[in-house]
Parts: sequence; C-alpha cells; structure tokens
Amino acid sequence: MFRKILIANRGEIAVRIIRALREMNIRSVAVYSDADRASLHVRMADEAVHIGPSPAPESYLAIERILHAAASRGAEAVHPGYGFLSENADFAAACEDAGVVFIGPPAEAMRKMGSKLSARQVAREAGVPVVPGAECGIASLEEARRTAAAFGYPVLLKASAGGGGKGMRLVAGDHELEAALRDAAAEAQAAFGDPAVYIEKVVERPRHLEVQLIGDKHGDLVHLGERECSLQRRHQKVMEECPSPLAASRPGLRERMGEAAIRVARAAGYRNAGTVEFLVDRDANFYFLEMNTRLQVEHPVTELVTGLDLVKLQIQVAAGERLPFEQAAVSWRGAALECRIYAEDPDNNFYPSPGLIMRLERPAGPGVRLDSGVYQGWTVPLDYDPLLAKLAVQAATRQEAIARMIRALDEYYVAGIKTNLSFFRRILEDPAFLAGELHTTFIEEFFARRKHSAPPADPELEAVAALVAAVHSEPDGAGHSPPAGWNRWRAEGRSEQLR
Ligand code: MV4
Repeated sequence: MFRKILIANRGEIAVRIIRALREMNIRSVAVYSDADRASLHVRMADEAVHIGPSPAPESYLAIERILHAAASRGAEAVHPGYGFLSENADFAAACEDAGVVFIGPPAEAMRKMGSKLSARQVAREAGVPVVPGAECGIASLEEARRTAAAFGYPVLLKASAGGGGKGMRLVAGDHELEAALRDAAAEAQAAFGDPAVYIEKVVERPRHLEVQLIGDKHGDLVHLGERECSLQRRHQKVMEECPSPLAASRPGLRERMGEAAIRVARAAGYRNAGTVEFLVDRDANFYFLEMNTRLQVEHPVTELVTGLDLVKLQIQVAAGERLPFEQAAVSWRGAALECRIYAEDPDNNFYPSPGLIMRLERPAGPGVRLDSGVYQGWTVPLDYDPLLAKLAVQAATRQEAIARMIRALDEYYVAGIKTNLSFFRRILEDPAFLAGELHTTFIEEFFARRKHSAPPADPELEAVAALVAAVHSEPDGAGHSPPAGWNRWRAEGRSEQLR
C-alpha cells in the first residue's frame, strides 16, 4: 500500500480525500495556490506544497508543477479529485511516465470515454441503448440538414470533445440550424480546443440517472446503484439523491442499468471509480448519454446508502488490491439526499458571493454528513468554483431524508457571504419534488411556478427581518449560535419574533 499520496485538488474534495488517507494511515501531501494559502485542506494535510499563483492554469492545472511537487515530497500516487486535471488523459499518462500512480482509470480508457462520439460507439458495441443520434461529427451544413431531418426536429447539437452542456444547442427547426451549428462549433473550439459537433434526437423531459461503478486491476467490475441527478441549473447539478425515486418504483431498473453500465465500462477497459450517465424517458427506457471518468461531486449519497467508502476503494484498487466484495454483496439501505452549498446569491441570479465567512454554524446529528472545505474566518476566493460544502443526509425513507435535510438546512448558518441555502429550503417543500416527479427541466419549471405564485416580497418586512436576524446572529461574547430554526424563520420570510 502507498505510504504517501498527493492530492491534486483543493476545497471540500481535497479535505474528503485527506480524511480517507488519515484513516488508512497514509501521509497526505496538499498542493495550494496563493489564494489557498490559508485553506482548510492545507491546514489538514500532513504536508503542503505551494505550486503557484491563484489562476488555475498556473497552479491546479499545471501538470509539471503538480508532478514536481509529487517528486519533491516522494508521493507514490496522485489523487486528482474531480474537475481540474481529473479527466485529463495527458495528466494521467504523465503521472505514469513519472512513475507516480494515477488514482483513476488508465489514460487510454479516459481518452476513449472522454470523446462523446467514441464513448457512444463503445456503448453501442457493448449492446447498450444510446441516445438516438449520429455516429460521427457533422461534416457540412448539408449533411447536418439531412441528419436532422432524418431524426426529426427538435434536435440537439453537442460538442464531441466535452460535456456539461458546453457547445450544446437546441435546434427547433431547419431555419435555426446554420446559426446554431456555427455557434456550437465556436463554443466547442473555445472550451475544448476541438470544434467537432454532432446531432442527437431530443429525449423529451428526460430524467438524468447515473450509475456508480468501481473496478480493480484484476478485471472485477461492480456497480453501486444509481443516483438521481435531474435537478440541474445551467447544467450544474444542484441536488442529488440515491436511490432514484424512479428506480424505487420500477422493479429491475437498477439491475438493468447497473448491468448496462458495467458492459460499457468493461468494453472501455475501465478501472477505478467511474460513472455512466443515462437519460431516462417517460416510459423508463434508458439511453447511454456519457461517462464520467472520475470520482463525482455527488459520491456521498452512494456512500451513505451502501455504507462503502469510495475514496478508500479507489486507493485500494489503484494499489493493485482486489475489490473486497462482489456484486451480490452490495446492498442499499434507506435514502440519501445531497445539497451543494455554494457561495452565491440566489436573489441575484446566483452570482458568486466570495468574501470573509464571519460566522459559521454547522448542522450535525444523526444521519447528517457535511463535506466542507471552509471554516469560520476564511475568505472564499473568487478564483475558483464557489462550492463551499456538500450537505448530505441519510434516513430510512425518502420522506424521512427530506425532513432530515430540512432540519439540517435550518441549523446551517453562514454570515458574511451569501449562500444558496434558502434555495434548497424552497425546493424541499415543492409538491412536485415531494412526489418524486423529477426531470431535467424541473428547476426551470420550479422557478416558473414560484414567479407566478410567490407573494411579492415585502421590502419593509424583509428589512426588519434582516435587522432582527443580524441582532440575533451577533456573537454575544458567549459564542451562542443563532436561535434554533434560524433559517426556517428566514426561509419563510416571516417571524414569530416579529409578532
Ligand atoms: C440531452 C437531453 C435531452 N435529449 N440529450 C447533455 C449535457 C448534460 N449536462 C445534460 N444533457 C442533456 N442531453 C438529448 N438527446 C437533456 C439533457 C439535459 C439537460 C439539457 C438541457 C438543460 C438541462 C439539462 C439537464 C440534464 C440533462
């Protein structure tokens, strides 16, 4: 087993990985930029190496700087986390060339599945249903016209070299095709350095389900079930859950999607942790969408329901150990939800809200897990994704998990910066959410419902409420936290204290 591992990441995921290493008695090496000098992951690691200025291309994306840090500290392996270099096949190959184990899939599998067109080809050859669409990139406007007409509008133009909605354009009819094609190719080139774009038939109001899998170096591949990831805002997942309410109501769906995900991974020569994403239509037919060749942000909901530690498993299989269980031994208990807590202002178009965290009161108690990358007194930098923490809960049923999440959100208190905490409170009370009626346009429809039904905010009441909240939250020297249920009072926009 490794003695020392470098974490090529920052924030909550770096803290998460350091915790697994500590439990495995493996020394941790953090890397940090100027902006992260006082970060939590730097404080918690056994060793820390400054790798450069704040901009990611000069620090967390600088392959040579990361590898130099690993060599200078004698790290035998590198964990990339998610984002940054985690799906960069050149980085994975550079690690191996430098004699440092990359904790993730082989570079070749990453490359193969990183291109959407080749990933779709792998899935097709593995006998897995793929979202209806072209098998190769668009070569000309005329060819695009023929392909779109063959599938029937509306169609989606997608960048082959990337995901997450970048370079994606919805085309409702032939008259929009030329401009959409030009814009999509330009965005794909800017974002991924590759203008290749292809056509897919739109799956109407799909759900977005993904299957977690893990494979070792001995050919063992196991799936850990599905996650519901339909609640997305601008292609950013905001809330995830396990199991999917759909799978819970469709016997055999989990097993069929799990088997399909394993077939894709095996065909790709995949090892370590990965996730196969599917779109699921209203008849519960699932179609391969793409594969994520990294540990995902939302991995905690799978860990909470299966009782497994995915980061430890990644490290064990990267060290050459066999998976310590077979598929039949995987079981799922209860339900888990995760909210991604961002430093952003939901009342101002979710713009980032960096700055000094003046007060921080965290939720706790049974079935509550907080993967946080921040602390009171730390200044959230503007240079990176403003994810502060992930709040996850586990309970026996989905309803109990929702109640637990509401209770945990009410205990969560952050002063000094804006957060999206109140946004989740409102989602968790939404009838469609409570009924498990989830799909990829949920958030847009949720906002539309609120715009038409929400009472006009009373600026007078809001101002008084903010003043009372500020008074209550002022440290009284005894460090007392705000009154219990502080957020509930804020979220509902009224207060017993004001009566
Ligand atoms: C789709 C789709 C419907 N039909 N493809 C691709 C990027 C990923 N983040 C979401 N993607 C989708 N691909 C076909 N053929 C629906 C989505 C989708 C989505 C699309 C627009 C806005 C929000 C979305 C959230 C989840 C899934």
